Formats: sequence, C-alpha cells, structure tokens
Amino acid sequence: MSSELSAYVSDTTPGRGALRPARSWLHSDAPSRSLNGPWRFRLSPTATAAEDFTDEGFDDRGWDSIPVPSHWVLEGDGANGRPIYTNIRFPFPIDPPHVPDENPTGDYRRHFDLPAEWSDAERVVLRFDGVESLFTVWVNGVGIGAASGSRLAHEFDVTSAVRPGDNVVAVRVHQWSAASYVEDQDQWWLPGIFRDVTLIARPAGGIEDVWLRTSFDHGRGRVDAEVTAEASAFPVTLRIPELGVEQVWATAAEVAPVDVAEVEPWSAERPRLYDATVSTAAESITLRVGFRTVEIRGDRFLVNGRRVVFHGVNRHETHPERGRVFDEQHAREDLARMKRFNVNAIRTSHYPPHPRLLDLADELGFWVVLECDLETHGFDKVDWVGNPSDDPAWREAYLDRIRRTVERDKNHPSIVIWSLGNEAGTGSNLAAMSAWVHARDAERPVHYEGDYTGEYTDIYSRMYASVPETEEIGSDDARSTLMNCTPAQSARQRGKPFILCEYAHAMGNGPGAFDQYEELVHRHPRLHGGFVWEWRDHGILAETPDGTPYYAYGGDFGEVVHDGNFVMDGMLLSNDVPTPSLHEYKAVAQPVRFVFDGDKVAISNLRHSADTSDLRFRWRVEHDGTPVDAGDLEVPLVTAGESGLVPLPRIPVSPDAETWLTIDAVLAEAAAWAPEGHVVATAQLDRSARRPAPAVRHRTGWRPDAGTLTLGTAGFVGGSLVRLAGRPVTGPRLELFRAPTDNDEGASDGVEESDASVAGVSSADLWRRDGLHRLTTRRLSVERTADALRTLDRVSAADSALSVMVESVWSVEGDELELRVEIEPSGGWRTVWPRIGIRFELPDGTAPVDGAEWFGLGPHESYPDSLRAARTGRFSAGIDDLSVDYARPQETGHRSRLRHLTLRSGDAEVLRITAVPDRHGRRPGFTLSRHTPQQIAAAGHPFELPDTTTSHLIVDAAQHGLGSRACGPDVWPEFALRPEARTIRLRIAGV
Ligand code: IPT
Repeated sequence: MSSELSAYVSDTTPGRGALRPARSWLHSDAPSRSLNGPWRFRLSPTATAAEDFTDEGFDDRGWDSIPVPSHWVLEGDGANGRPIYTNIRFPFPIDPPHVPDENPTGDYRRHFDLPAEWSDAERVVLRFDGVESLFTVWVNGVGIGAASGSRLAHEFDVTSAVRPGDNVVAVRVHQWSAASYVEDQDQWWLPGIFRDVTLIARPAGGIEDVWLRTSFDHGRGRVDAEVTAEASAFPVTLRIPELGVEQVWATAAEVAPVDVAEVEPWSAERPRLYDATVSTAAESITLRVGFRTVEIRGDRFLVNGRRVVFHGVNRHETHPERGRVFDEQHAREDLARMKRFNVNAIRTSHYPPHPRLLDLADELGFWVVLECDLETHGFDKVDWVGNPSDDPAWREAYLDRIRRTVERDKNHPSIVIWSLGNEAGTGSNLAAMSAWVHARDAERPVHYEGDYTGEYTDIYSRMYASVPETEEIGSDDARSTLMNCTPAQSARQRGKPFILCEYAHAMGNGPGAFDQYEELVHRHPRLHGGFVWEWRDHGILAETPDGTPYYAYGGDFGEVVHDGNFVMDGMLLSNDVPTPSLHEYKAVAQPVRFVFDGDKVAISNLRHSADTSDLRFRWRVEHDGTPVDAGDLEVPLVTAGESGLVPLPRIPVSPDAETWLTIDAVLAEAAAWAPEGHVVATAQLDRSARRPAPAVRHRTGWRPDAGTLTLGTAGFVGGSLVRLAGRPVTGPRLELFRAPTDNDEGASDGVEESDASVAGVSSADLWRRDGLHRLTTRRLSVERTADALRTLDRVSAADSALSVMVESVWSVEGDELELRVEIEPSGGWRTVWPRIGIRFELPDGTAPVDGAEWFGLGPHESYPDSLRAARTGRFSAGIDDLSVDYARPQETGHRSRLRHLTLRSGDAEVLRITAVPDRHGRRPGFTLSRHTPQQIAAAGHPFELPDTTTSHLIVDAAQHGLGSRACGPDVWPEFALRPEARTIRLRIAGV
C-alpha cells in the first residue's frame, strides 16, 4: 500500500473538506434532492483498488447495483462479505491507528440531475447522514473531501464541482480505518453508506443554522433563538402561531429572547409541542418546539423544577434485515411499544441515531440521553495502553465527534443530557469534549460513565452496579467510598445526581431483580433510575441451508473472532416480540401504585408531572379466575407525586374458591402510542377465604409388590407409571436440571451478594460438573397397599457420591388420584440447584398433548426474582406459546404458583391436575414443553431443537432465580435455590 494511502486510512484526524461548523438537521423549504436509491457498486478486498472509478467517463455498466442506504454485507446474499459481531474486541490487530491491508472497500457511483433552477443557489451541499467507517467523495471527477465518524452527519460544499443537468458522484468507503478504533461499540460491524445521502441547494439569504433554546418557568415560556445567517439574510422572523408569536429581527444584533406569558410545558409524559417557523425572504425552517428547563440542583436532576426518574432503555439502531439502516415506521412502532411498556427514557447507545428518531422522541415523549459516537473498549485488553482518549493525536477527532453530535440535534426538547460516549477509558480528550459542550450548551448536563471520579462530568453514572452498591451510592454514609474513588472523590460524586446508564442485562431469560432497583429509587432521591441493557436483540435474519429462517448472532457468519450471542440481550426479540422481561419491566415501572389498606386502596401517582386525568380505573372480582363482578372505581384526580385514598367495591368472597380483586389503570382515551383501554398499571388483592389443604392420609400395611397395578386411571408396571387417564404416560422422574440461561452461564465477578456463587465459575458449569443433566436412578423398593403404591429411588450422577432420595406415593383419594413425592438431598451438595422438580413424559399416543389451561400465575413465564408481571388468574395457551423463542434456546416457560392445570389435546381435556400447597403453603410451578431441558441445552438456535412427538410436563417445587450474571450480579440470595427437602403433592382427576 502506498504510504499516502496508508496515511489516509490510519489518519486519526476526522478527515478534510467537510463543512464546519456542523449544523442542525433542519426541516427547510430550500430545495433538496434525495440521492437514496440504487447506486453502482464494486467491492474490493483492499483499499488499494484502482481509483479509476472516480473519473466522470468511467464505464460502470459492469458493476452491481446496491441500494443506498444499506450495508453491503447485508446485500448480495453473502457475495459482499458477511457481518461480524464482536462485543469489546477489535476484529483486527490492536495496532493503532493502523488497520490490516485486508480492508473491504466499497466503491459507489451514481448519476444525478441538477435542476436548472438550482443555478440560483448560493451553494450546493452534499450531505451524508451516515457512512461506516471512512469515505472519500468525488463529484464529476473532482475530489471533494473525506470524512470519518460513521454515525454522524457530514456536509460537503460541491458548488464548484456540479453543473446543471447530468452529474456523477463517486464515493469510496473503507470498512476499516483509524476511526474503527474509536467506534468499537458492542454491535455488528456493518460497513457502507447506511443513512441518507442528500443534495441540498442553499439559497442566498438562507438560514445556515438555527437553535431555538426554550425554557419553562411556572407557566411562562421563553424562546432564546440563535440564528446563523449572513447579515444580508435579515430580517429573520420567528413565528409560533399557536402562541401568537411573530417576532421580526431586522439584524443579527436584534435577535433577543422572546417571552411567552402562557405555555404548556413539554415533558416525556405530556409531550406538548408547538409548531414554529424561522424564516427569511429566501428560506423557511420548520421546527417543533417544546418548552422545558433542564437543571441540576444539588444531587437532583430536574426538568421544569421536578425530579426526573428515568425508566429507560438503551437503544441501538438495529433491524433484522436492514441492520442500522433506519426504518421510520419500524422505529415509530418500537417507540410506541416502549411507551406501552412504561419506558419513559432512551439512551442512544452508543452513537446518535438517525436524526428522525429525535423528532419521534419529541413527539411521543421520551427523556433522551443523546450519546456521541465514541467507544474504544478494545483497549481494555491491553490495560488501555494506546487508548485514543488521552492521546493528543486524537483530540481533534474527539472534538469533531461531539460537535457534530450536539450541533445536529441541539433543537430537540427530548434531549435532556449529552453523553460523550461509552467505554472509552478516560483522558484529556474526553475532558475537552465535555468542556466544549459546557461552553456550547450551558443548560444540558454532560454524562460519561467512564469518568468514575467525576472530574469533568455533571452526573454520577455507573453500569451494572449491584443492588447493595446502588443503595450505598444513594445513601449519605460519608464513610463509605465509591468504586475507584478516594473519600474526597466519593463526596464529589455523592453531590451529583446518579443514574445507572446500564443495568439489568436483559440477555436471554432474565434479568431478575428489576423491582429491587426500582424500590431504591423511591427511597433515595439522588438515584434517578436507569437504562436497562438493552431494548432489543440484534439478530440478523438468516436461513439455514434447508431454508429455515432464524436470527443469526455472533459466529453464524463464520467470523474468526466473535462474541456469540452476547448481541442478543434485549427485552424484545429480534422479531419484535416482547420477552417476559419486558412485561416484568412494565409492571415494575408502572407509574401508578396501589397500596391496599382494609377496605380502601391508596392510589399514588409516581409520574414526573402529569396528573391522572388520562386514566380510568377498572376493577373486577374473580373466583378461581372466573369473573363474578366488575365495575369502574371512582378515583379523584391525583396530581403527580400525590396519592388518594379510595374505598374498594364490595367484594363477594367465595367459600370454596379463591377470591381475587384486580384493579387496572387504563387509558381513558387513545394516545398516539396505545388505544383507549390500554392497561398502564395493575394491582391485585387476595380476599380468599382460608381453606386448609387436605391432610396426608397415612396408610399402613405396605407390602413389597413390583407387579402390574391399576390405581384409578393410573397403570403401573414394576412400580413405574405407564398409563394415565387412558394415555401412555411415564414419570415422575426427578428433574434438577434446567437448560442454562445466559445468566446461568455467566461467570462475572460482582457475586459478593450471593454466597451461592463461585467467583469466576458459572452456575451452569457447577451443574454440569455435578451431573444434574445426567441423573441416573436406582430403585430401592416398590410397595403397595390395597389402594396405594410407594416407590423409593436413589437418584445420582456418574462419578458423584451425592444423591437424592425420592419417595413417590400414589394413592386413591375419593374420586381422585394423589401423587405425593418427597425429595430429600443427601448431605454434601454445595451449589445452588436450577430446579427441584418432577418430569412426566406424555408421548403422542393417539393425539399429542398440545395445550394447557391453568389457574395460577400467568400469563407469562415467571421466576422467583421476576414475579411482578405475573398475576393470579385463569389462563390458557398452546404448547408452543408456553415457551419463549430465545435466540439461544434456554430455560423457558415456568409458570409459578399453580393451583389447577388442565392438559389438552386439541379441544379435548386430557388430564386435570390440582396442586396441593406444601406444609409451608408453597405451591409448585409447571412447565409444558415439546423438549426436555437436556434437549434445549444442546441447541444453539431454535432450529436445532429436534422434532419430537412427546410432550414433557415438569412440576417444580421450586426454581432458582434468574439474576443478571450474564453481565452483572448473580441471583439475590433470597431467590437462590439451595438443595433442600421438598414435597410435591398433586391431585389428578382423569377425564
Ligand atoms: C457494557 C457496554 O457498555 C455495552 O455496550 C454492552 O456491551 C454491555 O456491556 C453488555 O451487553 S460494558 C461491560 C464490560 C460491563
């Protein structure tokens, strides 16, 4: 490679030729033309391919066509290379600022017509909203400039290169460049021109840039305009028709704040926007302004004088077919979904999104932490030696990035915090970015998590802090020091508002403990909530050789270095299906709380500023899940931060069924993001009459007998069940294994809270070591009486002296069959167990068991540390809907606190089971699945699960919690399942 070329590819400065200063992404009536659409495309394996294509006359007819915007690795069925997923690691040698010669390089060409009228334009500007990672532009063979900063906008002045009529633009894009070292976010590497390309005619006398800073104070609003325009462009007029504002400024010197006597504030809850225009004779810009004031007072973060609690998510731009190419309709649906699940904030991890996303956030209502395109995480591996964040050679690139970030999006009321980037170590370049933001935008605070000691940022931020650690941050204990801080630094950090910029890693099944974090926010006002990692899985839609579609993750494209399914850690699956964790999140974050007190309920409004006028309160009473009464609750208006005490309706209590009252707060009218009647918050009250569980009937006269036997509808051979209710059924078999969740596979440190964890070793490894997935049985005895059968089994694994004794007693009790299983572990088990359950196999027989109807907790799966979304009721589901299609198959489907279960085959009832509580009143949970835990554990993707003809019913006396150890704390001790004796008692009625 020529030294000139290598100097270009490894240049640490942000390029040359792009217009500065950067400006807002504005809606203007100046003429523009989208250059999106098909371009000619040629891919070369290195950056050294001939530059012949930049000539106007170059014949590109032999080239392929590629859509712009797109990522070339997602086009052409693999012919253009493949996506690469790495989390922290660089997928190239750590050799900054150099990258390998193997550097896929895409050459793009297209013609465009410049309208004749554009000859009036003062300038013609070519804008790229996103190109990954380094690109050079030519117009009609004339070199225009080069830029890096993949998720940032770059504009070039092409006036002198264009002419009326036909023109040719050529762009060369390199996948790797020096910039790749500062764009090491945890996501797919997806090269190409992936955002819009636009040609813009800048009129003489136009508005270069405008910033309408707004504020709100007790009903009054102010617009403080910054107008960037030539002196000759004036007068400039600001109009906000709805507020009667029409302000004409004759000269730049006259531009002054405009006060508005009466406005409604903007908030994430009531995103009130006013249409505004800023115009000169030549150009008119349309904006939507929201009035709000952001400030930090002491350790409080306030908007419009009120504390904000972030119920936020980290949002990446990712789409299963388009990658980071923006799809406005999809993004809008996603944001509406966030609102429906009580998400009120977005951190744009870890780069500015498509600019339209901020318009949507303004409109639908979110508190936004807008993050710059910056991450250098791969330097972690070399103890941050060579990290660009503290290297003067990179200073300009860092400053360029933050300027482009803030300038592009500064007009949005939704943005309340600027973030410098993510996981880039620390250093003077970050401090310089922060200083620049403070000078440019004095209002909005600066966030950067890596500034642990708080030298240059305004907010104290951490990721994945455990619950005790978060509590310590919230408390005022001056003696305790914070992570990486001296006592003095701790005091400085405690003086600031705190956020968890990432927490509750939502990979696979999990996380647990949302509610524990939430509870802290209400006890310690310094804690302002946080942002779940993360909103959605980044799966890429792919096909197996036989045409089965699936969502690909790291390694599925043959990458040399990759991080597997760590990219599948969202609360939404790749196909937009909410996981149970999102339902859990919704329940935990609900902005209305109910506290029952005798015959009243206290209803608290936990919102930032909105009252409850948009809500209606419905109640219903159910007996064993069957509705018996319902109505509306009269609730007086509750203002934000207040609560009201409301009498409960009369509740008819059943003597022989459970009596539950449910209250739902629902939308009284349709919102932009949900229909009328959408449930915002729910609470339940148990008013059941006490009913003792039937006592165990002890029998005498047991005698050994291992022959065949029939008890009610159950048939046995050698003590083992072979038929039940007219179907082949086997079991119960002790099941201690669950297909490890991603959290079970996690070996992260941060385990000090749980004495059940072994630092550096995952629970799943301990389970496999102990052989929980390969238990064997030795039958010790089979005995019977006239109407009962008793077996005793010793269950243990190869190469292990540990065991579990399992006593199973089948007996006829009236017209029911009872199964009581006593499970007793030997001494010496030292780890947690995933579950204590019994498994039945239900082979196809004449018709498969393919559905369940139950009274218990539902409708979604639930686990001991994720129970808040589960409500007591009657539910039904087909067998496939009882499992979640996690990207990597793992434990799924557990329904807790079962009372009654009916198994179905099509429309027919197959078996009715009642779960009898144990002597502590605990009830088992159940899982109905087409696969055993062992089969699930062996599959890397859903399509690898075998076809089966057998259904499996597992009844668990207990399950281990979920935790979030895939990246964060292990299961909280209270929810960790330790080996212990348990009883499972079922009553079975044949049908
Ligand atoms: C943290 C990253 O900031 C985020 O981008 C993502 O990778 C997340 O982890 C895990 O999915 S960094 C981690 C070292 C705590």
